[in-house]
Amino acid sequence: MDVRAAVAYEPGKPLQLETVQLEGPKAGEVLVEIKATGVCHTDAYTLSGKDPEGLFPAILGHEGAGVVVEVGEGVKSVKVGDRVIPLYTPECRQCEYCLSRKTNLCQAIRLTQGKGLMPDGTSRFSLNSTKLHHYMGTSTFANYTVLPEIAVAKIREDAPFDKVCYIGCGVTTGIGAVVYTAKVEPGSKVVVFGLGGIGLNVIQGARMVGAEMIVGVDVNPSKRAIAEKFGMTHFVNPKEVEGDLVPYLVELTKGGADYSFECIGNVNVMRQALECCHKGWGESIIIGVAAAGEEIRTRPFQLVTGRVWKGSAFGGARGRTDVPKIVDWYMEGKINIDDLITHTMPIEKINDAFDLMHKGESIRTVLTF
Ligand code: NAD
Ligand code: AHE
Ligand code: ZN
Repeated sequence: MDVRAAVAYEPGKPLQLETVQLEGPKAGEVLVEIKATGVCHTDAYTLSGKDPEGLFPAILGHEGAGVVVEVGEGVKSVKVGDRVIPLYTPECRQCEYCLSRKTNLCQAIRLTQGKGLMPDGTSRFSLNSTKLHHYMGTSTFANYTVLPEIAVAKIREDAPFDKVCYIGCGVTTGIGAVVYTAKVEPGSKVVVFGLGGIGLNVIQGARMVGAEMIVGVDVNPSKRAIAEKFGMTHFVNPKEVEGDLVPYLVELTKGGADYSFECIGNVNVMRQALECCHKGWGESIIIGVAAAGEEIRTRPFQLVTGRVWKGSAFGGARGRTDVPKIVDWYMEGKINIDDLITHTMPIEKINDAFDLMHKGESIRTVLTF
């Protein structure tokens, strides 16, 4: 079938809107009509050419919502007409990882996902007989995409696509890192580095679980007002701090953070995030994605003296189980998504969405089809 898609032909170049061809779902797969998709910093990272798994030409996008329009043989958990959110972290409930209960990193299709292919090793997108790569197993910058059944979360019928698409990455990543990865307790002191589409969700997650002090750190002072609205109690602009940031934060939190979250992808900030944690128990969660070749450093003494360094992918959420619950939280007014979606525009303006992100003028842009 013909599909409207934004194609990434080359690293660092604007996306181009094209009519491309898509082959329908095979056994165990579904065809989803994407109604809306967010633009996450990870899309920009891959487009920049720094992602070692970044392949071109490709159809990027991993923060979508849509409707199942066709199901392949043997599909049981969803049917035509169901509203779904595509999952770049699937949940097969059968692999060693899913069965371990220790991680959300289902590995059932990870190898082909990283090669820009469907689980059978083929690409279903093409343009004039040239194969286009899938991206993160989702490719939501297209108005139709094929997904394995294990990579869709069925959500309620009344969920608005242009809002809940953000749960496909940013909302779940931020809130999930607090709730599922760190398991922040009420009364905790939390420091969040980077107040973008992810960091602000960490802030609302921290408020939701009853953190007492929520410090936001960002070099862009325009993030302060929105972060306060979402629960930040103290704002720190590193550019305005005299001397080292780490002792400043340790002093501010009276001994260090119980939990810190790095939501930027900067390895120097990752070190600061670890070292501002409380001696003996502080945990630092890395969410930001740093480019190939980048490495984190600290004195091992920081860990010997009880600080813990952890990472979190998709907020530690098990997509098919947890995403429908997060959609319910939104529909019940427990979390705020609307105020984080600063821009909504048609897919034709996709390059404007990337520009707004790079200029720090948007939190999330949602593109509609
Ligand atoms: P964003 O561009 O919306 O936000 C980044 C924020 O960091 C901005 O507010 C910016 O001003 C701030 N910042 C930049 N440099 C800084 C510095 N040195 N000190 C303090 N603040 C600084 O990006 P986003 O969409 O929120 O994504 C954030 C990161 O999270 C990216 O690296 C993205 O790839 C990653 N990410 C990871 C996961 C995961 O599952 N682990 C999921 C989604 C996104
Ligand atoms: N290909 C990238 C991987 C980047 C990365 O860490 N991705 C996160 C999701 S970011 C969503 O915005 C993730 O889920 N990681 C776990 C995984 O299996 O990829 C690189 O840098 O190599
Ligand atoms: Zn993302």
